[in-house]
Amino acid sequence: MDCLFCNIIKGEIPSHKIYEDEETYAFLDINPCSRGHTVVIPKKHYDSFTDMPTEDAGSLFATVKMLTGMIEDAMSADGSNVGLNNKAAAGQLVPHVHVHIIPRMDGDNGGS
Ligand code: DGP
Repeated sequence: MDCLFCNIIKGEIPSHKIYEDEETYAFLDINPCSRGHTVVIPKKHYDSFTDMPTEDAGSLFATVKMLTGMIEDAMSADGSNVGLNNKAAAGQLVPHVHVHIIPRMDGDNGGS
C-alpha cells in the first residue's frame, strides 16, 4: 500500500522531523496554520483513529502531550489547538491517523 505518511516515516519523502521514538514520528505540517504546526503520527499504519487499538492510541497521545508542552515553550506560544480529523467526512485528507498540534498566541484571531 502506498501511504504518504508511511513514506515520510521511511524517509522516502523528506520532512522536517521534530521528534521520533519507536512508536511515533512528528514533523512540521507542509501547510501550517501557525508557526510550529506539527503533525504527530503512529509508525504503524492505521487509516483512522477509530481503527487504532487503545494501546497504540495511548502511545500516540503520550507523544502528543509531551510535544505540545515542548512546542509551546519553543514557540513562546500561549496555548495550542490539539486536534484530529477522523475520516474523510471530518476533513481527514491523509488516510494515516495523525494529530495536529497548532501553537496559538493570545489574540491571534484563530490563525487567520
Ligand atoms: P488532515 O486534513 O487532518 O488530513 O491534515 C493533513 C495534513 O497533512 C495537512 O495539514 C497537510 C499535511 N501534509 C500533507 N502532505 C504533507 C507532506 O507531504 N508533508 C508534510 N510535512 N505535511 C503534509
